Amino acid sequence: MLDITKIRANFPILHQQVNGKPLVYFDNAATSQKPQLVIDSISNYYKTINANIHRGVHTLSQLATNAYEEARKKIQINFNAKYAHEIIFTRGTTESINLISSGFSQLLNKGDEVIISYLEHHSNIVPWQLVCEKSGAVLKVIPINEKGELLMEAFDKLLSDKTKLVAVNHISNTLGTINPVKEIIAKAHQVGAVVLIDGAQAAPHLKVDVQDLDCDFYCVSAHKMYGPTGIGFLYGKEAQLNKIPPYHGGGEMIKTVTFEKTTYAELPHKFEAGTPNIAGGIAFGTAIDYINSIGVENIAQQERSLLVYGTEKLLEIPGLRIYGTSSKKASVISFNIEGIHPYDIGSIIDKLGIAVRTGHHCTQPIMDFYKIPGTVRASFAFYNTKEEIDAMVLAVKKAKQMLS
Ligand code: 7TS
Repeated sequence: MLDITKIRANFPILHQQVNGKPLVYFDNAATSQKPQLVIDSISNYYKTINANIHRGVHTLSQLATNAYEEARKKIQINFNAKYAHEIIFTRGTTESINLISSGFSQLLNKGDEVIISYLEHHSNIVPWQLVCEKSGAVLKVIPINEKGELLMEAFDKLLSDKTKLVAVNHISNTLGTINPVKEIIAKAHQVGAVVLIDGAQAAPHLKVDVQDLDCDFYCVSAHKMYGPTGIGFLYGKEAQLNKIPPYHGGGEMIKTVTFEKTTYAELPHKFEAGTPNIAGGIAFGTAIDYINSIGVENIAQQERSLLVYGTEKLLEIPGLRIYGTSSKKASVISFNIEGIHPYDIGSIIDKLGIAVRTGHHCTQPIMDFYKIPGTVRASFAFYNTKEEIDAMVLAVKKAKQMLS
């Protein structure tokens, strides 16, 4: 069992009042809070070793380069990639997906097919629509059932030798469904397709092993796993990354440049043009150390108990419906109360110090599926408590009274 009081002491932002009430932060799927260690890591970098990387002979530049590359190595080990150069630093999941989709716009031909799912965040829909428009490829979508689970038989039927790429999320940000990605990857490989997994919501909650999954690409944002914003990574199998043309042109991604012809640097530098978010990368490494010091299993256990408790308590409210009822679920609860707009509930409970997200959560197709304008979404992290859930339930009851 985790000592939650001790853990909460690591997160300075949690100890404040918002609108005159103790903050209850249940918007962790949007972004998680940062422990003091991560905040210190950013400021220590600027205080002690700030310099540009991969280009200076001077000591600070070498120290900064070493720290940045050490963070890449930590990510490699944590996600069990075969090589450190299979980890490409990006601004986050959105940029990781766009890096691959823009590369594929040159690799896809008319009539090829790309499969995504109904559960995708817009950032794993729109890039593929853009690519299909450019290349003449066709976008196919895996449907879902009422519980918010992918219909795997329908997926089987969509797969064919025309399928060139499958892009699905590991965990849905809106419904919390944990998708059977290992099975999806194996099936897609049988028809010769490559698979990109959007791991934005999985990386903070599960132990992810990219070699065990056998995915071709895996995309992560640091800010959802207690690290800073503006940094994340794309994992890609070496052979797959070597097939993809560079994403951005510029400094540090080249081997030689003449006006006639440029040759590109080896992985990972081929995809890392320009000065990166050095402090962010280093602090991302610190966030991974922090998570491992708590233990992913312990995190998952605490979040599981919050999910079970929160589900039970919310369902005691008459007229409340939870969307996303798969038995394989992360600590996300999306709900509505009959006859009340989710935005109204969100606004009232905010006045009571409770931070949740309302709206479509960048997943409009899921809202269309359930024929709703949006949901109220409470997403828990391991630093949350049952007492906080009680405070939210009380606030939702008050909001319901005021609005009905
Ligand atoms: N994919 C999934 C599954 C996500 O949940 C998000 C962000 C993204 C991709 C994009 O990540 P980014 O870091 O590049 O922005 N999800 C949310 C959310 O649920 N609420 O705010 C952002």
